[in-house]
Amino acid sequence: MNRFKKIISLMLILALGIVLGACGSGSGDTSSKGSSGGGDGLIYVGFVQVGAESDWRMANTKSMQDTFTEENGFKFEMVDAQQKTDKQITAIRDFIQKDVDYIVLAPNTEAGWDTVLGEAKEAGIPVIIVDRMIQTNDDSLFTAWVGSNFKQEGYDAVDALAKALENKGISPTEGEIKIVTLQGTMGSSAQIGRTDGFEEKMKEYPNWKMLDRQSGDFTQEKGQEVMESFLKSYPDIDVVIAENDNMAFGAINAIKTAGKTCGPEGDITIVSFDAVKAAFESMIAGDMDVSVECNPLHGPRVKGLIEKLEAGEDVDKIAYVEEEVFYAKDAADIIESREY
Ligand code: GZL
Repeated sequence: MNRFKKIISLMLILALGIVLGACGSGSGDTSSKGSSGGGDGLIYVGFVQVGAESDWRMANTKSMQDTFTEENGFKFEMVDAQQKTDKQITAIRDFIQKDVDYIVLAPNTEAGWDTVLGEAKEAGIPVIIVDRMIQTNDDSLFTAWVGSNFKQEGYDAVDALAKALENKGISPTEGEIKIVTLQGTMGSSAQIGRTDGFEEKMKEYPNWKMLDRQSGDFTQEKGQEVMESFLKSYPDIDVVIAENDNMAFGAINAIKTAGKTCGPEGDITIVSFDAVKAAFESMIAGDMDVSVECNPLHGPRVKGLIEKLEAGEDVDKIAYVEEEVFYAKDAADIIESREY
């Protein structure tokens, strides 16, 4: 929209606002536009999901679907963007056209959101971001973010590897420890934080050597493919860092197919992220050594934010979820308590 048109439309909006204001409605800001929900009194939530690439993502989707039900007072629509950022941008524009009450975005990658989130802001639709983060200099473009501290997860993985090595009688400080990393979707905050956090803290172990890093795009299939190439290039890998459980499952398949062993009794130590139920099963089966938790149950957290916004209350801009680290030796005692 060109500058002149923008001024005219802003004047019209202002005039309309004054008229509507006289009728005592609307707050003007984007923290909440009051439920329109298509006139049925429901709060209309448009959720822009990354895809269906992993067990973690399916658990995240289920948490949102189980929370934003009609009996809970919501009209809920979700778009699966198949791990394509441009599909997410299109989905946001569709939700703006539909005039949803809230847009919830799980961004695939960090870059490129200012324009479309500016359009949502102009339309007066609050945006809540979950899971991964966006890169922006204008934090007025989103109302709140809830997710994980990915760099901390990377730090935790260094401590987890040291402990997993000790659990199998290997000193983490003696002898060269050769590591390969299966990275997540490049440019996603989960990949950036986990890669950077591990790289930064592994300096505490000068005997640890990162042989290679390559993206498996958070999928089991790609993770297996990359691990097969690593095994051909590096005959003496000691550790695999998989930036999610599904890539770890792929790596384990590749290791076994190559006639090698992994896990607490095996030659190759497997350190993973997410700690989904299948990771506990893998640890119990003796294939995986440790998984750094990344909690996907964002549905109730986002519902709490929306309820506060609807009540005109302030919400925290940034909220990190609590997470733990789980080791193979404890997996059997814990698996029944896991929600995802
Ligand atoms: C992390 C999330 C990542 C998971 C993967 O919060 O964005 O995306 O670690 C998922 O399993 O694909």
